[in-house]
Amino acid sequence: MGFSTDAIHAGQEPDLKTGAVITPIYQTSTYAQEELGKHKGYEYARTQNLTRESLEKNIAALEKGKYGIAFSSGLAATNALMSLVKSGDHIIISNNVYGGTYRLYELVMKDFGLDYSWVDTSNLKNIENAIKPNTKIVYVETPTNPMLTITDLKGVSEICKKNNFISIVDNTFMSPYFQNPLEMGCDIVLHSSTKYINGHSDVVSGIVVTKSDKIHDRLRYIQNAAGAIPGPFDCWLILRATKTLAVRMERHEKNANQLAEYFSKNDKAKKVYYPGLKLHPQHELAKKQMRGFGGMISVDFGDIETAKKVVNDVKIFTLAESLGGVESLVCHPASMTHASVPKADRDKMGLTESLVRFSVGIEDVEDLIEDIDNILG
Ligand code: P1T
Repeated sequence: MGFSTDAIHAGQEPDLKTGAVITPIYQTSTYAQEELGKHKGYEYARTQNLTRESLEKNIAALEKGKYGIAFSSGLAATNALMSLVKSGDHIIISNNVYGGTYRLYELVMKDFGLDYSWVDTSNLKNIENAIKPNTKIVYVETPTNPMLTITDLKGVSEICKKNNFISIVDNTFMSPYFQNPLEMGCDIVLHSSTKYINGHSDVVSGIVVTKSDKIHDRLRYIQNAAGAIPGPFDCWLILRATKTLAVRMERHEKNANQLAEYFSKNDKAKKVYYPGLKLHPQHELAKKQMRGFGGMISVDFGDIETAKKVVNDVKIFTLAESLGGVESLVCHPASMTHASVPKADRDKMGLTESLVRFSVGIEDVEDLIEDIDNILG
């Protein structure tokens, strides 16, 4: 099936009892059992919920996987992934990831005996050099938040297969519409479905997709055992949103391309990070492994005053955390999304105080450009 056909239909059979075309919101915490030991496959809603199951099947189809396991936030999913390893194990991870991922792993999970090497995974040699006898996972975000650095996913999956590691890819920035890491041999895809998948800035949620029975069994067990599940109404909202994922992503990208071109011609934008620009150092790799370049742009304005002016004076863009919604947002990563990352580490990757991140929405692009141009001139 094509992407949009799956987006609209996968996991969504008409309701057996009424024929309702849209999957109902099963807003219940428990289910009546017919007699002791006899039930309809639904016992308790932390364990089974049909609205959630529909969502999991839907996203699994879009990511070309076999199983989806939904969580109450992207970070709840990120947390659950560490149940695949044990105290004493080692994880190689991209040095640039969402700041909350860094905070969870480096400032929380490390206390439970997990060892992390934060390396620039855009150079595969750095991954190979970081391998230790106790390495179990290679975790990459590509493109990264907010530097838009790309990691070669086929390369990562080959290293992992050779060494029997689990490869995990945070695919939040691309959405399944533009990139399918499982098709490149990776083991697990992670999404903050708060972002493009839901796309309307009204739900916080996360999802993990895999083809592996073994990985699925463990994560399904943890979903129930730890209980960080999304509510049925949130699942229903996301199911509604994925129906338009393809058209939204097309428009996000079209707008972002034009805005990135605008920035690249404006002297006040000292450095423009967007994989769709030919000047992006990994533009060719991006073209190879992605079907589009997405809706995220970061710009270094060279001085904090200009950066501040941009985030404070925009009228259509809104200064806010998060990304991937239909409305355009602007954010200052150094003080907002990546404040947990030590300044020295931020500086090393170019995440400066003068960097501004743009989540380009699906408004009329002329209005978005004018909004910025009124400030930069
Ligand atoms: O916010 P939550 O749904 O828990 O997802 C965490 C997360 C995971 N991965 C990536 C790539 C992310 O960007 C995020 C969340 N990011 C933001 C809130 C942000 O503004 O960047």
